[in-house]
Amino acid sequence: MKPASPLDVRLFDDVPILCAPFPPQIHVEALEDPAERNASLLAGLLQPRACISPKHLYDAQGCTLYGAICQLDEYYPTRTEAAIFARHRHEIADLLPRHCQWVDLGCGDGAKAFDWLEHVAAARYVGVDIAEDWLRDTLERGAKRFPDAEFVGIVTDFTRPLSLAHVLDAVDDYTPVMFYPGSSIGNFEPDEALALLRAMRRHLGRDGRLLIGVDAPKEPARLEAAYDDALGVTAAFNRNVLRHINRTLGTDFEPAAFAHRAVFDRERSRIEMHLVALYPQTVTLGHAQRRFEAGEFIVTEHSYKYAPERFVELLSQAGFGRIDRFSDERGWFNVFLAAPAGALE
Ligand code: AVJ
Repeated sequence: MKPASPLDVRLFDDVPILCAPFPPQIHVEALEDPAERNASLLAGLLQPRACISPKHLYDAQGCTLYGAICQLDEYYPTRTEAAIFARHRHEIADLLPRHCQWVDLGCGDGAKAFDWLEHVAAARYVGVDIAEDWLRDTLERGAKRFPDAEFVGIVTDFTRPLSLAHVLDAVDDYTPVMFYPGSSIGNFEPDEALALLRAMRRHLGRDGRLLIGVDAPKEPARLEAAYDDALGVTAAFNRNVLRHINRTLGTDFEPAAFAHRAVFDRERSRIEMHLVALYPQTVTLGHAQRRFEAGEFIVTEHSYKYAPERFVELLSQAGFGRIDRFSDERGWFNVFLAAPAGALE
């Protein structure tokens, strides 16, 4: 008789621990209609001051390049935030509800969130991202690593009104923790950021919490280097948006005809990423054409930097009460843990 192989054990033994992980559910939410998406892209490109929404930076290539950016010497936010999380892990975890549902906003590969799950004994992980393929992959990896938690994914885009209640309320005994790391909030104009924070606040009920990472203003040279690195990875990330829209919109941008530029606008406290035309050129945009003179540019991203007082003010305006702040020694980056107003007073 041949000895049982590990496969036999898996197939014939009914020990539940050997069962496949809970199959992750993915809800596809309010995905922008492609016609609408293309129309707004086109409208942005035809404006006197041409712009492309930063959400278009994250196609498969863009996600890979962004992953590389996070490892650059010059790009301090990811590393600084990770150090703050690691240093204050237990202190923060003690302030969070147990058996929560961990709502990972813009989850990407989920790595930042997965480091929290065991510390908070999360009962459910809700990954929210615009990139559906990545989301599936993230949920599958998470479900393997945390077999006791339920894994759910929502494909949506934060430029639309955030409405996750039908998913979060499906289990009314899990308190939500909204996790929005990486200073992604900085991509929104301040009034949009306020609206998004308000929407998050509405999802929290009384006991939910928001854990959010926010980059701070600092010397322009440091900021500009973080967005214009010596290896040219951020330049590639920026130019890649032209390849992406050539494919999806059928335009004929020549990525090499545009230079990457990152400038810090002190007054508005934001980094602006530009693609600057190196020479005069005409680009075909569907049925329209757009001329770019040498030096004319497309704005591809704003990344706002908030002083801690300013962000606390924004959180208060959004309906948060008690706010704990965690930072690094240099005060380069801040993590805020915010409770709905009235919850703890
Ligand atoms: C993903 C929006 C947080 O603004 O720092 C990195 C994107 N752009 N380098 C940021 C980005 C250029 C990043 N966020």
